[in-house]
Amino acid sequence: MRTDAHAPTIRLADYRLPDYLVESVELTLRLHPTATRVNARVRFYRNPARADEGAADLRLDGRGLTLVSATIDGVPVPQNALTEDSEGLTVAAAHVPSAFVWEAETEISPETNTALEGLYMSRGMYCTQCEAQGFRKITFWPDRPDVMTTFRVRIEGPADGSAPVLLSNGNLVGSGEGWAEWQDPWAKPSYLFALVAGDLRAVEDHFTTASGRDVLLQIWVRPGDEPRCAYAMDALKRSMRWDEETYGREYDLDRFMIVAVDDFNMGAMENKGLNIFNSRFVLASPETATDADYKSIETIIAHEYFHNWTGNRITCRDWFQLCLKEGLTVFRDQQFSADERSAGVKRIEDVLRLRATQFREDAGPLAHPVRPTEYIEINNFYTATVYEKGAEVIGMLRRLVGPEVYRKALDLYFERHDGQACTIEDWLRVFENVSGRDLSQFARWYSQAGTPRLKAETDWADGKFTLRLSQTTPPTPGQPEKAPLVLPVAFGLLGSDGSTLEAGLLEFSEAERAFGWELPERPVLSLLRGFSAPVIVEHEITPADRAFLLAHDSDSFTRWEAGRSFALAELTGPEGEPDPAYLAALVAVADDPALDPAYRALLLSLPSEDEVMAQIAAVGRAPDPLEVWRRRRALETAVARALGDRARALYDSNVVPGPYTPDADAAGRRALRGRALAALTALDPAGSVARAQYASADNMTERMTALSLLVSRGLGKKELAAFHSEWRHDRLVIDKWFTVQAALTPPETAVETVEALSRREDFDWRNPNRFRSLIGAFASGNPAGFHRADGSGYRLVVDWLIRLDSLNPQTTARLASLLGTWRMFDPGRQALMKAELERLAARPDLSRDTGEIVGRLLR
Ligand code: 0A1
Ligand code: ZN
Repeated sequence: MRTDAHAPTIRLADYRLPDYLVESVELTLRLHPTATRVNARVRFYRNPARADEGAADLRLDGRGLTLVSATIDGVPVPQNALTEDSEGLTVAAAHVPSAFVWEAETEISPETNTALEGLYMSRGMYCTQCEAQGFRKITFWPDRPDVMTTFRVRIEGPADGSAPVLLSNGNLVGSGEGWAEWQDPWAKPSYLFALVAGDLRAVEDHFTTASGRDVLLQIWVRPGDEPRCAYAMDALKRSMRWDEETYGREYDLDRFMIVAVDDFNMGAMENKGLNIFNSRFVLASPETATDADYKSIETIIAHEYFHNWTGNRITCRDWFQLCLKEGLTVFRDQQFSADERSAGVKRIEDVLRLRATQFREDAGPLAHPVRPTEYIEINNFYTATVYEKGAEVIGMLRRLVGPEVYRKALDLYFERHDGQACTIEDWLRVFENVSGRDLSQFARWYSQAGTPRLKAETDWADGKFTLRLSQTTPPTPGQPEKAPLVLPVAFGLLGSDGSTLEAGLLEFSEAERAFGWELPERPVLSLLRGFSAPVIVEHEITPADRAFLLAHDSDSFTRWEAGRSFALAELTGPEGEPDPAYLAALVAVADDPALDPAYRALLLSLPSEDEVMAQIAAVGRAPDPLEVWRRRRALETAVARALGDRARALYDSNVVPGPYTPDADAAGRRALRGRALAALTALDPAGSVARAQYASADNMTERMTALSLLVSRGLGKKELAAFHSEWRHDRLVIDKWFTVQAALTPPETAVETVEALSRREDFDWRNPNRFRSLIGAFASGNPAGFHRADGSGYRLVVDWLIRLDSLNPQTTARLASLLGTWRMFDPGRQALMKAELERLAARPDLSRDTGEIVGRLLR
């Protein structure tokens, strides 16, 4: 197997302060599709913290650059003083003064930059992606986040006039025919640099900050897309207000810009004052976007905006500290969405996501701590563990110290560290100082990988209720031994009438410990309320207690969780008629008009196939994806039968009147109505209600709900054809057309369907959204099809990964990680998956990104 022999492992333990710092930089970019000239005039100075070590070589990162000229203080750097290699250049110490102006001219080719990192082109438009290490593909630079400086940028548009709009970070300080100059007054690391040039239109608005400053807001899109920006703009203004009210954080420039780009590896990027977004997380209209799309837009707009303080004003010292900005910013965007919508529903959605992505990561060969200690390619560490578990850790901290102390700690964090590049130690010190707590044990959450198991046993005797808790964390790669963690365990003890006998927060930090209460009756335990710690609970609960919690628990998370554990027991235990108590509880939920519709919809949904498979694997069995699919189908039918006429009544009574609005109430009713439609369709082989809904719907949410149900039942040929011809000019909508088929086509024909779709001309596989909409959706959303026992699903996906890797390593590596579950399956599937991974690993020119992932998967 070939892993990039030249790609060294980078270690946290090897961190050293930079040799040189930058006082300021002036960049001039003369744009040309294949020969863009970049001139960088950089004021360097020897880092005072290292000056006593004497002179040092000047090492600058650079990848794929053609160096045209280089001078120091106006004098060309002598040939023998400068050495270039594939990762950058070095100027020998003897030729480097302690303070100097470096000026270099480089040439790059944005049009042929298919990796979408650095300066690249997306359908005629120039744009950049510099996190984590894209700036070194633009010019030679100490490309690390602890080197921060102020940027002045001059952009000269391409000679043919095809890019009249020229944007960069900060404030516009001058412009004329074919050029523009921008100055960002805030010192920033290179990963926050951005440039956009193209034929673009702005949708504009204004925001008045708490202190009365006017901020110009612009969303830049392609001509024709202007009408689809209203929701993103609204979400932006709400985010700005929320950050002022909740964290006391005001925006700090005169303008805030967002640009929508069609070719983008990730969701969006928080470049200072110039956020660049994957267009799918900006553009929305009722006809083209679903409720889920609107929700993502709101969250991602908020996330990128919140980075302005948590990420940009205070950044990371090195990339090992990524969770410092990402965990905190995810936590903040989750708080925002919880405030804007229903907090209970939001928490369940966040836990579902955590389990589907992070628990899965933690259970396999890619498991790593929230703060990793080594990497080969940093782009591979933008993971669910860094983001989602990173956010959970902050949620636990907030629970432990309480909301007031949390707010004080954040105030101190902003005051103490504004303008700095920080570490997790800096972050925890702020909390220690404000709360007076010793957080050394809590800090293990940052260094120890794996999902802890929280085991609970209860006992009731002589009027005393005892809860015995114990915790273990299974071994993960490189970490065979684990130490106990601090677990905040929120709980309730319920009396037989549903009343609360006791409730509170246990701080459980030992390997095991017993807690006791004197009570008038045997209580029912509601454990881990609000999912107060990211753990797997092992607690034998009787069906009667489950049904009781599902009917009475006042905590919306544990109430929902009771239903979930019922469903998982049905789907993983011996097959037979479902427990009547479970079905009765679901009927009661369906009948309860006091429950929020969005919450009722969640209670009525079954666990995903992945969730069921993970549960089976957790007890040491190999899941059969086809069996899981079949049994889940059967349970759906049984639930539909139990609901009987109620499904129709729910369907009819939850029509949302008036024109489509994306607000949480309307979306919740549509979600509940969608559940009702699923039940109706489970009992209707012709799918007639779904067909009727598809035909009459005036919004994409109801259309996609209907189309998804039809496709999942092997129906919907006619609707798919009509959908395609109606939307063939709209890339984002056609992505949905690919996804629905890739993810939901029943197992017998899934591989053939995906294969046929991949041969279509409009399968523009170089576009990451389109690639993910077919290959990604199949590998991650259709387990029964992907894991077909003959291995054809694996082969298809790996064929495409091989093809994509030479163009776009980042997206390839991300998708390759979906094969990380291979050790969970039966020997036959394991052998097939492993053989495909080995085939990928053996490619002679495999990228560093994919090489690292595949290497870890096979290790
Ligand atoms: N910082 C961005 C995510 C992001 C990360 C890496 C990228 O390219 C490798 C692009 C975007 C965020 O958290 O939104
Ligand atoms: Zn982020």
